[in-house]
Amino acid sequence: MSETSQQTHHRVCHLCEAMCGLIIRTEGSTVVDIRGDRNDPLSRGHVCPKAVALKDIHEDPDRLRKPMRRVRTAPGEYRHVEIEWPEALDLAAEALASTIQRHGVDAVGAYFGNPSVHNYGMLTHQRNLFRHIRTRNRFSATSVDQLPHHLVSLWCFGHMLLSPIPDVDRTDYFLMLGANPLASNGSIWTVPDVRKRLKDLKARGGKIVVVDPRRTETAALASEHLFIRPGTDAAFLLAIIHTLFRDKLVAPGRLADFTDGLDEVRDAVRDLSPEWAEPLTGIGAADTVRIAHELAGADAGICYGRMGVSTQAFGALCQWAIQVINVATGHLDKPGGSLFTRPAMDQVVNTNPGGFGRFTSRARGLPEFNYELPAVTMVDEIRTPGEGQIRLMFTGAGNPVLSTPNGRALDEALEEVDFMISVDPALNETTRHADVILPPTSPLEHDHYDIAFHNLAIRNTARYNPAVFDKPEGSLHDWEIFSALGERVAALLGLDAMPSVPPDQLVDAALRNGPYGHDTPWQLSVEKLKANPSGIDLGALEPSCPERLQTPDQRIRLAVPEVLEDIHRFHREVAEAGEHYRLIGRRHVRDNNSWMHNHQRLMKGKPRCQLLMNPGDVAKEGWQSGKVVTIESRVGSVEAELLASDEMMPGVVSLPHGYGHGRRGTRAAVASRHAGVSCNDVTDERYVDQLSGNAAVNGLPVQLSVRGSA
Ligand SMILES: Nc1nc2c(c(=O)[nH]1)N[C@H]1C(S)=C(S)[C@@H](COP(=O)(O)OP(=O)(O)OC[C@H]3O[C@@H](n4cnc5c(=O)[nH]c(N)nc54)[C@H](O)[C@@H]3O)O[C@H]1N2
Ligand SMILES: Nc1nc2c(c(=O)[nH]1)N[C@H]1C(S)=C(S)[C@@H](COP(=O)(O)OP(=O)(O)OC[C@H]3O[C@@H](n4cnc5c(=O)[nH]c(N)nc54)[C@H](O)[C@@H]3O)O[C@H]1N2
Ligand code: SF4
Ligand SMILES: [Mo]
Repeated sequence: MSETSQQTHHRVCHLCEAMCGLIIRTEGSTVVDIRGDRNDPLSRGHVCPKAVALKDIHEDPDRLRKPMRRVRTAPGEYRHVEIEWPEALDLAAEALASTIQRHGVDAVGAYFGNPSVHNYGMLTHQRNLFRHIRTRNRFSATSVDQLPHHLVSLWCFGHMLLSPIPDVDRTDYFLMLGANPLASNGSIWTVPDVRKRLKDLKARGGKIVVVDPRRTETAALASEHLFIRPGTDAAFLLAIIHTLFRDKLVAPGRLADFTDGLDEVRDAVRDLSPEWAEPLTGIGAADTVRIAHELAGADAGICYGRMGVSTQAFGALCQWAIQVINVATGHLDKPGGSLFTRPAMDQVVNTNPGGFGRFTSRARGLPEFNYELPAVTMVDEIRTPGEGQIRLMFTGAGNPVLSTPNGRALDEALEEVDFMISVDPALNETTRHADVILPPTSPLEHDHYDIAFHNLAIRNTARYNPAVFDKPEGSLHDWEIFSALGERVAALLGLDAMPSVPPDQLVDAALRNGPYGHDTPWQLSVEKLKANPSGIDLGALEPSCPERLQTPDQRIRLAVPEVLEDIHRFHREVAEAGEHYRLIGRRHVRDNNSWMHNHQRLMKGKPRCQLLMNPGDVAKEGWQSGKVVTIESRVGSVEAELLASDEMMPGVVSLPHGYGHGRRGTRAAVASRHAGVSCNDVTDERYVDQLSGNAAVNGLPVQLSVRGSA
């Protein structure tokens, strides 16, 4: 074969949770073409516009190819310069070891971002370093996102990763809250080609009801859309549960044999009628009653809520109420309802179930979950003096300066730590503070097996793909960086290093010993998946309870004392809600949190970082589209261009997150031209779901003003 001849590669897209199969054609070291893989049993050829950005990520001239060290050029002035790997790893390991020796392990703070779950080497090898650093100051994107889901799964089903997955292809009725899968491509619900699947549901006579303060792309496609006042979903959901009991619609069916707590739930919602909920939510009592009846009456139905009901002041209460509804209507663990997966690499069997509140944070007393503290208290833990204060900050695949509430305060606090290390391919708003940046290989330079998202997929499938390109000489994969740091830190502290087995070997062992492994007809292994590069279909989701439940008695537990108590907090706080505009976020199909704005192909088109506001509100304020509005909260303010939009519920405004680029010392030419402002310079680290500690980035009360207006 000549060097310029084209090659075809199979590769799964790891950018979002949808896991689309791709066919990538290359010529030499260039990507020629990226298309959907029609033979992928899950994605069936679907891709979104981000798939081609894999080429852009790979070729991005701003992507770091070598480690960077921050050097001081003048007082308060810094610059990053390239250094060699041995020097970079030594610097980082020495800083870690000496911090631990002088101040103890809790002096190391760590934040892991969303892509660390999408990059399997990060998942498998983080512990090669962090087994030596069992710090209490661990944080991750989980607590600005889906912590309430994990908590409810732990409480009710016995394992934080046992998530009920909407069986969209076989359902008749879909009640969806706080999710916009047409933009996000699904979350805690791996569902490539979701638009077609939702259309098919309607075409076969089914119904989709979307509850969202914005008439989103998904709401527009649905059979029905209801506006809801941000942060009040708990009232709507509790009123549905109330109606199910009042109208004798509670019918758990076979679930009754292994469910506890329905009586306590009935007592807790006795006074929470649809009429009570109406003035809180803005949803008419008659609609609530009708929806409760429709869902209960459906042969197969789903109640599902995502980001919008998780990252709000009552996230855990909402997620709990959603699962109570699925159980009470008998739609859990049933085809066409919500079911647990049976993945080839079974995280539920392979990982610990999780725990909650085993210790609390120093400064604010917030509970740990799965040995992580809520990200909303990271700055407190950097700034509060005393034992356990963070002196060295480590970030991996995260940009918390843009992605966590009150990002400005973190931006400043990161200058106050003694040392900072980032494992990241970007010099961005967060890593610009790092003393050492350790950049991994590009996604196309390493192999991939989706350890996390097969657990959340609408079908059981398995897919492994080797790297598209050879790893460049001298570069390191994420997992190799963790292993190398782990070895060095262990040596410096006089501990035993963990052997570094490549991730594909770990996956191979898990597959062989898993539910489709060597003692089954499937005989799954990495070799077998290599021979089937589009993936292997292991079948539709199937009922699996009570066996699949991980509670000690294999029973579903609905009467969670912490949650029942939280209903009182809801009463108190909702009564206090003043007359403010409420800020919510939004996602666009060509964005991916904060990190994919540096690719021209994804940034073309209309500007996206605008404040959407209901036209009636715009008129009432005497403003017009195009005005620059100041959005202000307790912690700060940003300015954004106003766009009147009847997608918005009156009283609610929407600004996307992940913008706020172009800051000094960053390296992202395209993103800097589309800088926008960071919504998280307004979101408040004190506005949280107090039950779980999760950030409430949605529903924050804000003041709006236009310069020069009264
Ligand atoms: N206001 C508001 N805030 C939000 C949200 C919201 O809806 N509204 N959403 C929240 C949610 S759901 C999430 S998940 C978080 C996301 O927040 P984070 O998890 O912090 O993610 P990003 O800000 O996208 O930063 C991702 C980083 O990972 C790096 N990266 C990408 N690929 C790799 C890789 O393979 N290896 C390594 N080492 N690094 C890599 C990128 O360069 C970038 O620096 O934001 C949350 N913040
Ligand atoms: N294109 C793209 N895809 C992505 C991402 C991305 O940034 N861009 N991020 C990925 C990540 S990390 C995640 S976690 C997922 C998230 O996936 P989704 O959960 O589908 O996230 P969103 O699209 O943000 O949808 C949240 C919805 O909640 C609504 N909402 C806000 N507040 C409330 C409220 O109080 N009540 C109700 N009922 N609704 C409310 C918002 O209007 C919005 O429509 O997407 C993933 N996929
Ligand atoms: S939907 Fe997600 S997985 Fe599929 S191509 Fe787009 S970014 Fe990749
Ligand atoms: Mo997320």
